[in-house]
Amino acid sequence: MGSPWIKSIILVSCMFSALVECSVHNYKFDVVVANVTRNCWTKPIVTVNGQFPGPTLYVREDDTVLVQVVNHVKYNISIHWHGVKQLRNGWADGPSYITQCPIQPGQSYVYNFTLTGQRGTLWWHAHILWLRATVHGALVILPKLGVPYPYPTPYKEEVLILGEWWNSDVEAVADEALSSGAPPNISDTHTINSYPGPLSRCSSAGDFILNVETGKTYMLRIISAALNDQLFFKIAGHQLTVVEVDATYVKPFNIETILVSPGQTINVLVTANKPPGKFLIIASPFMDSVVPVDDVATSGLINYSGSLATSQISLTAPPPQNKTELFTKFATSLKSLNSQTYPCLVPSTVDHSLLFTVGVGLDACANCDNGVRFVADINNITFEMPTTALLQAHYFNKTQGVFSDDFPGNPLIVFNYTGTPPNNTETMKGTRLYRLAYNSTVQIVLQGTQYVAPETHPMHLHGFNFFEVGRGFGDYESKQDPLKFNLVDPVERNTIGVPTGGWTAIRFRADNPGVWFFHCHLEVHTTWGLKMAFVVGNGNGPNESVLPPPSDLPTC
Ligand SMILES: *[C@@H]1O[C@H](CO)[C@@H](O)[C@H](O)[C@H]1NC(C)=O
Ligand SMILES: *[C@@H]1O[C@H](CO)[C@@H](O)[C@H](O)[C@H]1NC(C)=O
Ligand SMILES: *[C@@H]1O[C@H](CO)[C@@H](O)[C@H](O)[C@H]1NC(C)=O
Ligand SMILES: *[C@@H]1O[C@H](CO)[C@@H](O)[C@H](O)[C@H]1NC(C)=O
Ligand SMILES: *[C@@H]1O[C@H](CO)[C@@H](O)[C@H](O)[C@H]1NC(C)=O
Ligand SMILES: *[C@@H]1O[C@H](CO)[C@@H](O)[C@H](O)[C@H]1NC(C)=O
Ligand SMILES: *[C@@H]1O[C@H](CO)[C@@H](O)[C@H](O)[C@H]1NC(C)=O
Ligand SMILES: *[C@@H]1O[C@H](CO)[C@@H](O)[C@H](O)[C@H]1NC(C)=O
Ligand SMILES: *[C@@H]1O[C@H](CO)[C@@H](O)[C@H](O)[C@H]1NC(C)=O
Ligand SMILES: *[C@@H]1O[C@H](CO)[C@@H](O)[C@H](O)[C@H]1NC(C)=O
Ligand SMILES: *[C@@H]1O[C@H](CO)[C@@H](O)[C@H](O)[C@H]1NC(C)=O
Ligand SMILES: *[C@@H]1O[C@H](CO)[C@@H](O)[C@H](O)[C@H]1NC(C)=O
Ligand SMILES: [Cu+2]
Repeated sequence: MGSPWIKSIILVSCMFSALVECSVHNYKFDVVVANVTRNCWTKPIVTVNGQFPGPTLYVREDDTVLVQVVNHVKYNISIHWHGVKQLRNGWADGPSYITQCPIQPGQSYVYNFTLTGQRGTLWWHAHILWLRATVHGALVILPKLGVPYPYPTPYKEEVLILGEWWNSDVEAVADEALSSGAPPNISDTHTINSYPGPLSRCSSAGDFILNVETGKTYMLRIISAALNDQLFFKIAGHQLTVVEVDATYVKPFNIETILVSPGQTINVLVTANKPPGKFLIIASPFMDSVVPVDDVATSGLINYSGSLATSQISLTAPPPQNKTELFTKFATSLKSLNSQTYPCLVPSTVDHSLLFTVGVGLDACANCDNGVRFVADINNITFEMPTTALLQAHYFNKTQGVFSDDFPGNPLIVFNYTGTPPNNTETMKGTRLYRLAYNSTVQIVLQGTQYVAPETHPMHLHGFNFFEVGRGFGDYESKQDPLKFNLVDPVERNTIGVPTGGWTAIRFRADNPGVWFFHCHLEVHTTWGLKMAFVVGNGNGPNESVLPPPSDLPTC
């Protein structure tokens, strides 16, 4: 590779997303407003490069990715690489005011990160305001060249992004909710790759149609970019073989219906083993509580070669919206592959044993429509966003007045979390973090509460994967429940659904120094304050310390 000419050819070719074979990938994301037509509406939305969904990035394990993001819109922006561990490199993580100040209108920033030891389906999305509704796309990390999948190589792969569409402006929806104190308007439809699908009255040329050949196996890389809704996903007449979640391999299993929460990714294999025809793909909401939800299912099609243009579609009904058993069945079927090549490295001991209640409360609010404002909390703390980035404050030892590290590891008031709610539904406010020493081990029991109503919360941790060692309904019992923990092959994820009126227990090793956001991936709950952050100290020497910040890091 001595010739500079060859080098420059490779660099140029790396700028095209379809070309995988280079170890450094350069992309440019122009954040622009574009008019798009969906769901019978044409409206201006914020996009990357005018595309909706945004471009898919195809890379390989251990590759380096450089994305220059240029902000041409009126909003501040930042991009999160969801599920990328960003070892020692929080500067490229992306949540605004947590790891970076936003990229302001007219400015740009280069996200520079390496996919060390990671392969699978991840995605990227805006991490400020509600912009991720339209600013998102897939990040497909193939295994290293020559390394096979630990399951039969599919004949073809497709990215399938589930989303939510509002006919009105999404930022107006969020603003309206914040000023009234009431929940935001629900979306108008769900979408697959941004289209409502062939069963909707707005069916169009972009609908998701997977043309298949009899006998072949296909892999769907399913991503949920939905803002506030968790979605069931199934295909008429076809089993799904789940092989990977959140870019970690699982023991393959067959199931009819999966649940995809905002933030999660799931790879499934589908074998075209039916007589030629058309088969409905359907994604429909899951809600086993009283919270209003957009009940419009979205659809796609599997279309066999040899099926007639006129042939009927084999339909399948969406599951009942409140079918908790389907969620439980899917969640409890997931086990790490735990092979020699891909071992399950769940911590067997715990340095920090934490219990975090997660839920929604109500605060008094004189200026709000009903005299109250919806808030959300972890351990009764509604997180207040700082006005400068936490990671910078930490790195430069300027934390005073920005954050404190006294986040309570356990609820300050113990009550029956899933029983009669306390009379007082108010929460505390604060920018409080929880401090972890480098390489310490952490267990968090995420306990759903019902101050207002119980609900499932897909909790997402930045900077790490974690292992889900247990889950259950009701209040977590610290004596009995740990006896049932799976410490052999628990599933490894970055986003986990806490069941309605129940709990999940997760474990991780804090081997990534920096400041790492932990929040509900329902945008409405994040907005209401269901979020906090961990500050993980440096270990020994530069290899265990946060990297220096890049020179173009945005300032506040
Ligand atoms: C979108 O369409 C509207 C109405 O036709 C037009 O005024 C506006 O300039 C267009 N915006 C963009 C970014 O193309
Ligand atoms: C990306 O980061 C690497 C490692 O920190 C550094 O060596 C390289 O110069 C950076 N590249 C750019 C274009 O900033
Ligand atoms: C929210 O829904 C209400 C009732 O349908 C409607 O009046 C209002 O305009 C909507 N708000 C936005 C921002 O679309
Ligand atoms: C389905 O496949 C058939 C046969 O290959 C083709 O004629 C038809 O156009 C396809 N239908 C759609 C909706 O793509
Ligand atoms: C689920 O919803 C159906 C229809 O609304 C209702 O009849 C049923 O009681 C609900 N089941 C549970 C467990 O809430
Ligand atoms: C912050 O404080 C630590 C420990 O006191 C020190 O090692 C480090 O150099 C300081 N960082 C900066 C940027 O001043
Ligand atoms: C909490 O409340 C639930 C629902 O009312 C009840 O089933 C449970 O026994 C209560 N738990 C305790 C420890 O009191
Ligand atoms: C809550 O309110 C009810 C009814 O007003 C009252 O009976 C009960 O004692 C209160 N509970 C607490 C813990 O204050
Ligand atoms: C939450 O904090 C508020 C405000 O300090 C307090 O009034 C309330 O009792 C607390 N509730 C719980 C369950 O800790
Ligand atoms: C972290 O702790 C584990 C268990 O004590 C140990 O095996 C490992 O070497 C440590 N890693 C680092 C980087 O210190
Ligand atoms: C740090 O990591 C690099 C690359 O893995 C290695 O070459 C170097 O020896 C390490 N330095 C220390 C002090 O461990
Ligand atoms: C963008 O971010 C900067 C820095 O935090 C802030 O001062 C400014 O008000 C923000 N602009 C908008 C349009 O929100
Ligand atoms: Cu939530």
